Amino acid sequence: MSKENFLKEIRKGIDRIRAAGSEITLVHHNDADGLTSAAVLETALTRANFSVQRICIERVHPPTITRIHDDFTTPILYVDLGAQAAPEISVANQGRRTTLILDHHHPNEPTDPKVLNIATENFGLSGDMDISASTAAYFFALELDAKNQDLAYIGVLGAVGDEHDREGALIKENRDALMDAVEQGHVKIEVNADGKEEYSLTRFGDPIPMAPLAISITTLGGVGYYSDGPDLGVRVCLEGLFPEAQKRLEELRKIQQKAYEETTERLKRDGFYETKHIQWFTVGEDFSPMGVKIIGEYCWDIRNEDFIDPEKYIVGFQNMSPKIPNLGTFDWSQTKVSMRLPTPLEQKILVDKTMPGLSYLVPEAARQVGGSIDACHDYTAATIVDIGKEEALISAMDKLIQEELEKK
Ligand SMILES: [Mn+2]
Repeated sequence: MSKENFLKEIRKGIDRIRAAGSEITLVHHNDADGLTSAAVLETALTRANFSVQRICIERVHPPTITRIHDDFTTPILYVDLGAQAAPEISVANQGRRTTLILDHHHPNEPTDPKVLNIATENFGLSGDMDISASTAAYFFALELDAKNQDLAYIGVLGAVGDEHDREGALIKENRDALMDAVEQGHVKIEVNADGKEEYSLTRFGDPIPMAPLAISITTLGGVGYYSDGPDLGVRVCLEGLFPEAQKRLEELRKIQQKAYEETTERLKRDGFYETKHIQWFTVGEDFSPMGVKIIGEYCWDIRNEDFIDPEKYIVGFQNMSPKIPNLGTFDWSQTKVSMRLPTPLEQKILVDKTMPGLSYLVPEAARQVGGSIDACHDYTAATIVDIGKEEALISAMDKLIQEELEKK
């Protein structure tokens, strides 16, 4: 249970991929932490003479990972996702590819010995505050070659993206990466009037505040998911915010803003579908070509607006594109579901405990309608169901809420 044992496990992973050849498929998440992790690993592995193919995914979905393990005959390295889905990844792999998972989310045990789950949590390194996937990727890079120390600032950027500095400073392993970056003059620390640290990137000349930069990278990866966003996001990590990325970012922000405005206008005009405890809506294809992460962001954005019932759960659906960039077309007909809470209801769930939380409701309701089970918190949750199952999911949830209330 220590950083030293975590590094030992990384070395074991490196030995395995080296033994399997000089090609690797790098599968990563599309938020700032996932894109920074990919930038660190792609650079470090390329320097180590691997030829790297990157695949950016929004979530670990069984048909997607099955396609990856069927089509790519190289070793596969997952980063910033996969720890929890290690059993599903094992099923997809069927003993074929040398597979590493480098992740800071809650882990499950793989069932395939070819799958090595290098999960920070297995070594007592908390993925919540102490170590981001990008910092884990930076450690991986250092184990490949100590000269990869110049990538420390990218590790820091991902940690800021996952808001690991939310208590006022990066700590533990993230701080190790921060200190390496500061030492090289790539990051500057300032303490603001509230006594909190703020970090700026000085690697590319004029200081760039890192928190908004991480948000920009997340916008590239999320809003631009189905186009060039993830590639640009990775490049921004390595080159700074170059003009082409800046221009694309502005276009993407406009696309997002327009979709938000049109949806809000429609919800204000026509209202939500409502049950006793839930207000729900679907955007269908209206958010295309944005990634399905955006339905969650939109639900979060509107949660306290005056057209929202403050006592009801908010549920939004966004249909999934049948295409995944670099993986081709799938024959699914599915919709992503995101759930958020207005603040008064959140209070009842988290503080008063008079209403049931999403971490109980969503997996249970999803199971009843054949949906996929995903990581859920009490205040935010997501799942995927077949198109046509929207009402069944909602009524299953509504019933579960009612049952919980009758128990009280
Ligand atoms: Mn992360």
